[in-house]
Amino acid sequence: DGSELVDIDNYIHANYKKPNNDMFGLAKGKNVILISMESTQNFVINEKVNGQEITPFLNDFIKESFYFENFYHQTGQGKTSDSEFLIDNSLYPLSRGAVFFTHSGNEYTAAPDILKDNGYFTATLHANSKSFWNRDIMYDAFGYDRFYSLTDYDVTDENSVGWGMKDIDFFEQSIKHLKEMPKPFYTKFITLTNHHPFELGEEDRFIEPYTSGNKTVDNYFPTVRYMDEAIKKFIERLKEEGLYEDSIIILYGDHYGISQNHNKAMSEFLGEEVTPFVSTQLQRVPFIVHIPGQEGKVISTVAGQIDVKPTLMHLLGINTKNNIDFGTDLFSDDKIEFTVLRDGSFITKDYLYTRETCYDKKTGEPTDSKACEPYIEKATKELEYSDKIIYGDLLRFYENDVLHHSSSLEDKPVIDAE
Ligand code: GP9
Ligand code: MN
Repeated sequence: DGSELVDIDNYIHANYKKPNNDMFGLAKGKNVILISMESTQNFVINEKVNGQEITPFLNDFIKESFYFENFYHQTGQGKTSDSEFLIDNSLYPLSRGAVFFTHSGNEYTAAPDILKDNGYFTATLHANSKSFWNRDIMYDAFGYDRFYSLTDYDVTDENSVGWGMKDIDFFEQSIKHLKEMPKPFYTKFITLTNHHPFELGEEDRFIEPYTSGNKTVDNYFPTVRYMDEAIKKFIERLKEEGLYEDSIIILYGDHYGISQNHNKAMSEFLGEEVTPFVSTQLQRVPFIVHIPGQEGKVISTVAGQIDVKPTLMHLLGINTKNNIDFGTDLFSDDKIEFTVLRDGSFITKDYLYTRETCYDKKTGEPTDSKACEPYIEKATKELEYSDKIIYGDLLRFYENDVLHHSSSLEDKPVIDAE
């Protein structure tokens, strides 16, 4: 039976934060365009290399968007697929392996499933073979209507580099797919060019590499810059096709691009030693929400990929009160600043905890562990509860209620968790 779900259900509902009235339904009925920015870390935003902007387009775009500057990726070994898992489910991925491979047979109450019930057509677009990361199987479990994969694109030697199709060509060829989709749609575009080892032809270099002598770090910047250009062109095309004004556009970095193996070159670029504190802060990725007609705003709230689903649902005017979401709506006035990374590190408004050390965010120096103690148990509990759901396939006891009888559950009694 589903008795194991009771404690978890109570915990989740005790942590539920009601939406901000001004934001709830602000993007109701709009198309949703999610863009997964491969390996894009937040430190490139508003930053230069060799005197040139790394992300000139994004730097402009955030001026007319909600830009979250303290947003962390929470992925593990499943990399891109883990980020997709977090964003569509508001559940944590696993500490080992990729949940896309290990638990694709589970029941989920994923965003596509919920949005389909609300009249949306749902699709993922990614010019790679459909079975990579077991996506074809997992997307079915999430309820996607359509996966535009390798065979839906004209991929040639000329329009490929590194891992496959170049982002500019990918977006250009995706326009025709978007045009043929029923509206409103929920779509996820997964970019690829800014993938390790960051290969790029001369003709696609808008800026020169960095000069640390570390190939990975040096070549990262031109491929980030290329992706920035690809997104710029895509947005222009959306405007030309009349899709821009009817769409909410959400950009997020999927996970880090520069691993800790490159701390030396990174410290040269950053001008500071990459301590465990700095390394954890480097796990911030851009999170940008563009809603037509809204002015830009920089938001400093501590947040993570786990928060995307409830945030998006509320913007679309969809109630999440009965969902098993581990994240919270980032626009909620009651949102608690607390984000747990998959390795158990966590970040609060004032403190950062990693490798059993509590850091003061203002100084970046270790501080009295008492400051972090109140959160240690909560961090463990979050990850454990989420793991339990996945290992026990517990949403199979829940799915039908959330998806088809949510109105009758409106007044479901909620038992206090603590
Ligand atoms: C592959 C792409 C990259 O399809 O999503 O995957 P990653 O190695 O970043 O997980
Ligand atoms: Mn990736």
